[in-house]
Amino acid sequence: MQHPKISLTLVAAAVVLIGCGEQKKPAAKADAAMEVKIGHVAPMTGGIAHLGKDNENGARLALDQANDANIKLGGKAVKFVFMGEDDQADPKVGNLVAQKLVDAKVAGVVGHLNSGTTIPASALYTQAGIPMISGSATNPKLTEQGFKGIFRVVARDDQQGPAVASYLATQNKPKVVAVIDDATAYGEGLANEVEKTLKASGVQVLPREKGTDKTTDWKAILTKLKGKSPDAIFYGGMDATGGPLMKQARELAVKAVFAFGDGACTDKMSELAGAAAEGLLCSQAGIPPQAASKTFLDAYKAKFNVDPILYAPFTYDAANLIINAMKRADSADPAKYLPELEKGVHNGASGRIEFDSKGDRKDAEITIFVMKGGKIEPIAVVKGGKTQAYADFIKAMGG
Ligand code: ABU
Repeated sequence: MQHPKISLTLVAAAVVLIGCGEQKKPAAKADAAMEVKIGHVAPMTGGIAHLGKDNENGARLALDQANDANIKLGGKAVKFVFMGEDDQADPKVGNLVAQKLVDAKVAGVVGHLNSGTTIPASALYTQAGIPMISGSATNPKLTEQGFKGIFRVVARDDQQGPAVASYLATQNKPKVVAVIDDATAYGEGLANEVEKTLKASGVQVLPREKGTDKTTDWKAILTKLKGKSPDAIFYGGMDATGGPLMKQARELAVKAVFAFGDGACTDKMSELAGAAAEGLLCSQAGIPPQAASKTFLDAYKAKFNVDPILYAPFTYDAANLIINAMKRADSADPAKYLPELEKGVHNGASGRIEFDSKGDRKDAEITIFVMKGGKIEPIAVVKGGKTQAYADFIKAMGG
């Protein structure tokens, strides 16, 4: 038999629940906001998940701030919904998750991280009329396909490759350079640009060596290269594979200077290679994260309790570019806000952003770094083909 006190309590609870339901219904209707979905895609698992998280954090911060600002479009309150996807840095998975975002009717996409996933996915977004902005994909092909609504907010590898190769050639003066790549759209493409510039500078480049974006045992390639005594080794690939490459090179007493592009231009290199990372030369396809706006850096630290690693300021800007274009168009309809995105000028966390007719960032910077004491230190900025000391660049920015 049920205890009378318990059954009274249950009845009272039911009355309270029914009462709550009746009171909340009209309020929920009045608060209903129009949902605008924004997709973000990057590898969130695997060797470069730390970079995926960095990119994702930037875009997420922009959406959270937009929601806090209670934006209205077409007179209706808007709730931005973040749809984060993991493409595992794999082009096939990249296309699957891109189609998932298209089917979910996202209004815009920030991503993908890798050129190898971004280039094929860009065709799907274009067919669906969904604008996409990558905050990190640097292979020129992305914006050379003639697709409308495809943008990037970082420099291209036909700017980054010559910048880092020229710096290596003029500062380190190598006579013989070995070039290795990871057989991805990014790694191979950047290595080709570096090789072209080195050869044009009169440097002898050894026959290309290749790994993959999963290679962590480089000993066979390094042993072969040691016999050819290169003065420098350039690697086109990411930090997850570049770190072991450098570590194993020093273990095999390879003395060459190491140079890398943006995918392997992070403090993670010293975590992976230890003391062997000291002295590496590398480039990023934009300003360094620490030079981003103070308001962004403070908000990022407050929200995630870490500092940005590489391109978080750029994915933050990419998301804000989409949101601001929607605000100017007073619509989240891609057909209505895309013209605003194409023509707008945006003062973002990573500086002034304006797109050219292809969807590339005008006057994008490239920063050159050297690893000192376990941290990559910016030493120079290349902009419009001109190189200036990092300190002078910061001073000119008003920093
Ligand atoms: N730009 C470096 C890493 C991303 C890419 O594949 O382009």
